[in-house]
Amino acid sequence: ERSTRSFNFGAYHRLETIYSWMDTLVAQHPNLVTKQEIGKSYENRPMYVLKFSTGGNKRPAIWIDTGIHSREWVSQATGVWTANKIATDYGRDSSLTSLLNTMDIYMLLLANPDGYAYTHTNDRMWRKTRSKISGSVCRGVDPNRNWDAGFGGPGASKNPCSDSYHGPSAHSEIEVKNVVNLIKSHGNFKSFISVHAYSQLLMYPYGYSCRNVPHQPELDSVGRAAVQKLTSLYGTRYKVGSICNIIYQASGGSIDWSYNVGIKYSFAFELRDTGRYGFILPANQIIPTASETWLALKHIMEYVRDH
Ligand code: ING
Ligand code: ZN
Repeated sequence: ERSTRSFNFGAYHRLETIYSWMDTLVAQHPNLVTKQEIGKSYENRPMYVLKFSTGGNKRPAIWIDTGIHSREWVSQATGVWTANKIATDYGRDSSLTSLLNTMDIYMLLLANPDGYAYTHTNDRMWRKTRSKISGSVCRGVDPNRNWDAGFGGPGASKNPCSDSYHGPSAHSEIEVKNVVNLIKSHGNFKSFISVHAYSQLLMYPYGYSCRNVPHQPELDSVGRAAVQKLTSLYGTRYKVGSICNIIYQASGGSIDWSYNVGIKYSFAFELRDTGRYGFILPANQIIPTASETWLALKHIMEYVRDH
């Protein structure tokens, strides 16, 4: 109780601090929030998802991951703020409450725990996992080029020293495999949202191809409405489009995989800013970023609930 009251959501925290804060959140909201270990990272750190549920068995669910790229610190920080927001607004915000009365929300706040630890201890700009690559002096795979969706195609590198190295095979990274296993064994996810930074974009599939997905018009209109709500708070401008059309061609990305396994409402955010500070976004922008992003997330979740 005390430690969550005093937890500073407007600061960047180390992995251990976030992990112990999760226990506080669970302790404060035992009827809503549980913590599940989905497996270990390459360096043997546990990977935890927070599950927000009011009951039932494998209810239709929403997936949100933050921090798949370790240097994008505002992503993980937004995840922490959002998890706290969901827990504290349940029972107060009628829309969120009705959502949680029929659906579950799963949040993976540190999708790349080894990389996140490394950004604190060694290299603030580290993006990838920390796995060893046989035959190379370089380490790490881009965990957003490692999914089984156009794996190894354009917009990914075969060079282990590249920041967009796709890895030796699809799902070679245990951090990716752990998520794949959870999503597949659950089998009832309706939405998959992955949160990156930076560029102020809301994107939908595909990254591996520039052709439109079958649900492009619907995803585009959901995305536009979500961004309209985001912008309404502080005027922050976002663009909406497919990954390939709005940022660049990128194969092996998580939301292409989730879309192709049947999770229609697959989106990726690129949070603030547009490059002034880039990955080193000042901590005083965490709460504003998370607050505006929440309006977009809520719009997507409400749409999914109602469709
Ligand atoms: N951008 C993303 C990247 O992985 C992206 C863009 C998102 C590509 C979703 C594919 C799928 O390159 C950042 N900043 O990491
Ligand atoms: Zn990223």
